Amino acid sequence: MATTDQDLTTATSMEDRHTPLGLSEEDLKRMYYTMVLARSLDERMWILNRQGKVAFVISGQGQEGAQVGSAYALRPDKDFFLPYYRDLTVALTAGMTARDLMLALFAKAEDPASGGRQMPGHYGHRAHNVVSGSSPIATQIPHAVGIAMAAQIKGEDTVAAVYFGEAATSKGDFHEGLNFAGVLKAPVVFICENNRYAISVPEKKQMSVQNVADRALGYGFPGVITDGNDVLDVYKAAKTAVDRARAGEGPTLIECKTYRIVPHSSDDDESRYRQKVEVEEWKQKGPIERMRQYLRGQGILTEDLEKNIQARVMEEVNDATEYADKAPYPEPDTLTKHVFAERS
Ligand SMILES: Cc1ncc(C[n+]2csc(CCOP(=O)(O)OP(=O)(O)O)c2C)c(N)n1
Ligand SMILES: [Mg+2]
Repeated sequence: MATTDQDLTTATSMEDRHTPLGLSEEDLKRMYYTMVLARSLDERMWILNRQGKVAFVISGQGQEGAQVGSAYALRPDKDFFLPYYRDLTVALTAGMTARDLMLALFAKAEDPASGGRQMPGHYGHRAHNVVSGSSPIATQIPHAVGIAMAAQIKGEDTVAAVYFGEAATSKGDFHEGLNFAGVLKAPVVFICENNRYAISVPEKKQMSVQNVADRALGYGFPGVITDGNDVLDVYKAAKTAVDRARAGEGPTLIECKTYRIVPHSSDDDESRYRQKVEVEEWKQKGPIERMRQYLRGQGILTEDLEKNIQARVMEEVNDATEYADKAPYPEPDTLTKHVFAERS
């Protein structure tokens, strides 16, 4: 924790860092599998877009470590997840399946997020407490505070985790949400995936503080900086924050320093605002590679297991693609469902 921006280097130490955090080998394998699955699904989504099969893709590539490391600290189906559009790995960790995500991408009737109404990347699943967000950035932040306040009032031990980018922290919704959460000690964890850009705008042009985490000072609760490409560093901060929220001690703001290694969306031309060499540098220290090295060092990831994981992931991605491609679109006469109240 408290990693500085300068030393996001590949961990070389082979010391066991997971056991002290209460994570078993099975936990690590599950986290790793989820990241590899998310990356492969994401890559497939771009191919489908370029084939003209799906209209739009917005990607989480490079940010999988921040996502699984944080979401893994929550209780699936009990706590609440409010992801933003890059959070494929959060959605999977919360219990959504590859098929669910592909159904949403293809806008098919069976899409659990919205029955094919929402844009891709608006993850939602009622049974898994994944709350679908609106497209204007940061609007999910006050929603999460509201969910946390409701749990507090009802005396439930639910925690809400809400995700957003660093540019979302310059919006009013962020400040209003954090202020209320601080005053009320609401059981909420704010997770910022600082990927350095808001589309083409670098972080320095949209905030004058050094770190997003510094903003927590204004609301009276801790702000923590993590190496967002180190799953264990993020998990450690998230576990502490979730435990703190559940114990009634109030919110935490976690900043995950990370990077998106693909364009903002399938409609973006990144060559207009950043150099290839910068992207390549970040790819070298990506979260999947970092965890692979750690697992190898611990003797957990053998070559056989790695091959097995790749094969299972490919099977899942192919199955989800075929299933969603063949699934029916919503019936035209259901157009206004979920839009207007229905007569009983
Ligand atoms: C209120 C609002 N303004 C502008 C946009 C257009 N927009 C979509 S994503 C985005 C960038 C957000 O950057 P950040 O919060 O850092 O998240 P990132 O995309 O980098 O993950 C913008 C400006 C929007 N969706 N909502
Ligand atoms: Mg950003």
